[in-house]
Amino acid sequence: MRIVDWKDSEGEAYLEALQKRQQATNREIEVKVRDLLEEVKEKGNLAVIEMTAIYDKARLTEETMKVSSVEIEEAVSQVDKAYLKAIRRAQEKISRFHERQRQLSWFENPEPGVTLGQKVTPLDCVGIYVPGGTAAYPSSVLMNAVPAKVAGVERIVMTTPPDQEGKVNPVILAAAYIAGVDEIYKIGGAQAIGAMAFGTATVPKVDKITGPGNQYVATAKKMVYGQVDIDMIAGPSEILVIADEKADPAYIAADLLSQAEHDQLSSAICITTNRLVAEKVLKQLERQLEKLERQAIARKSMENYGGIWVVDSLEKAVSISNRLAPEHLELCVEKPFELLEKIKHAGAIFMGHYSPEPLGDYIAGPNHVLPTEGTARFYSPLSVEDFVKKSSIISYTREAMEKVADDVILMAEKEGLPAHGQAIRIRRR
Ligand code: HSO
Ligand code: ZN
Repeated sequence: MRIVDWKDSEGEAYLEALQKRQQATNREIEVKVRDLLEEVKEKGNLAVIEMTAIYDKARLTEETMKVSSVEIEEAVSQVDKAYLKAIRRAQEKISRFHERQRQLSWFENPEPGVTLGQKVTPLDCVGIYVPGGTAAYPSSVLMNAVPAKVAGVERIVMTTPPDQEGKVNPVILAAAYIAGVDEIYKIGGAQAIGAMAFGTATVPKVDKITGPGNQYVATAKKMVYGQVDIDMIAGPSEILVIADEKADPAYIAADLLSQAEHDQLSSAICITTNRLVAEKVLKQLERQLEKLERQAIARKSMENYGGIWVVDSLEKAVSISNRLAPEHLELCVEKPFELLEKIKHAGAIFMGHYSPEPLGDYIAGPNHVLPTEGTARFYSPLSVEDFVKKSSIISYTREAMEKVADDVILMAEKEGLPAHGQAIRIRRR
């Protein structure tokens, strides 16, 4: 990795490469997933059991597909007590933060005899997908389930692939239990998305599916969208650090690597106004990479999508950041709150030297499901809002209706819809 002087045209080239990082949709995967979904739709449980035998090498029956309460109790008792306590504390902080997002129904009287309003209703049933293997993060179980719980969703379902013995990672079960998930099914992949979208004899049809997954899962989610709602499709993690001359290069390097270790497609970039800081960050990266367990992944991601860019002002740094619309943005500068005003697009913004990104991944409270790949231009973090929907309320007295009757009748006539007008006329005195 090298330091790039932003004035170089290389800087622009970097930006372009980053924006093209989005994986092209894979036709082969699309065809396969379409078939899998069709089969689940037609054959329900039978298809799900067959696919689990093929892809997860696990034998399920209609009875063992659902995680039993005994399995959950066992899992909770197996998990390290300190870890369980940390998950509980995280759950509390995430709940508390999301409580503030709760919207109440409201009514107003804009004119005499007219009452208008908006009634907020939680979704009846949502499904959370949790990937298997090393990508199964208990923190993500909390981040998906807690907002649904706070929203008042009555039935929270979770699916996650089993291992070859038909077991599910106990920490995932414990986190689901703490978060208030109601039912868990040992199904993964596109078949899990199909089961939740169409329903089977065992798995309920949900109203919305959230949660990250591999390309098969993401493709399946896109395909069932419309039958059910889905959350945004998560891309590889991103971090952008804006640093001034006072920023600590060791901290910056550590924060960059915290996201680079997620995936070789992750992007970790530092933009600084100070060349010396840039040089020290580069040295720190080398030093810290050596000691990383996931060095291979982090190194690849830094080589492909990492960057240290030197700019001549913080304004310039902010304007590049706004163009990138990063998932995570750290403002490692002396007066972060002053800079905040100018930030337009970012999923989560971490302020100052002691607010490293992992605080947000685990414990602070705001959601870690965030828009990636520049979609922070129009998407927001996952929130309580994603698990409710609204109905409009309209109430008129006879007098109030008569006051607007002529307008409605005229507008209906002009649209060539006389029956609309008649619904008003018939009520007139
Ligand atoms: N940083 C990830 C979320 C996560 N980190 C889960 C650790 N565990 C989202 O970009
Ligand atoms: Zn992370």
